[in-house]
Amino acid sequence: MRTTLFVLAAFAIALTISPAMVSGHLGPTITCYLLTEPVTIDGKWTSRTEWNDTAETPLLVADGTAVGYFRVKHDLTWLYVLAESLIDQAVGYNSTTDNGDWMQIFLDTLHDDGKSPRGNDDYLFGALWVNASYTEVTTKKYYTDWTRVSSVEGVEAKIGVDTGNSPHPPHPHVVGEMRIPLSIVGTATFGFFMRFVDASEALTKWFYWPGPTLADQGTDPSSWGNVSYSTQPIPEFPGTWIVMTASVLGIALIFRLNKKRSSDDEIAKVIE
Ligand SMILES: [Ca+2]
Ligand SMILES: [Ca+2]
Repeated sequence: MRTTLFVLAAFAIALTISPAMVSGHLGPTITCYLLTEPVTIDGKWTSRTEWNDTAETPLLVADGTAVGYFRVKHDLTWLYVLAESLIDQAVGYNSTTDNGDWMQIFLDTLHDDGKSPRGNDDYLFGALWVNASYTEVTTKKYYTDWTRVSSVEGVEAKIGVDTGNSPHPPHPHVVGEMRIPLSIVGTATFGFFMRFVDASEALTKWFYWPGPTLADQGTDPSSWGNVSYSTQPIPEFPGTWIVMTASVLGIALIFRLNKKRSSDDEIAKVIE
């Protein structure tokens, strides 16, 4: 009886806390939940709640000195990505080098991994801040190198500065937002790699997820991470703990009643 109850308790707790567990590329797996807050692609938290319906994942930095985050979600039609750099406080563009604040999203849409991107299903979407009213958006596919191709219809991106709605100070700081159509994604879990970079200054600040593990990570899908698509909104964190606590208390009560019944039975036997 006790073994059965323990198994039931473990199963109830596991149901409340485990996201989809899927293996794939070398990097970790994050979950892309169904949104409850709409997104405006404007390079900032448009409201204080715009990205609250997501889990936040740290972006990693080569020299370990910078702090950044990214978030993903979807609305059944579009994949949305937000990236934030907390040490980059101004957007910039160097016309001599054609470089500035930029974001790149790499997708392995068939999740077939490989040591080199494949022309049929692997994509590189880029966004480059040129001026306050223009972020250049590009689509690339891989042949012998990443090569610019016709835009995938509907892809939008904007690099900008958040001036106060992001939960992360300091303000302002640089933010990138992008949307990509889910129609190009062929699997419930797809390969994902991103970079968010300020290359307009002497001190370049590169953020990655996952990694950085390799100098040529952008051309090695096996080093990318995984995004697992969920048809549900993100579980409310307090709600999750309420369910977990209720499960544990419920099981404890059953134990207690069961124990009391046993001792009542024993007393009844002694009286008999
Ligand atoms: Ca926005
Ligand atoms: Ca692929």
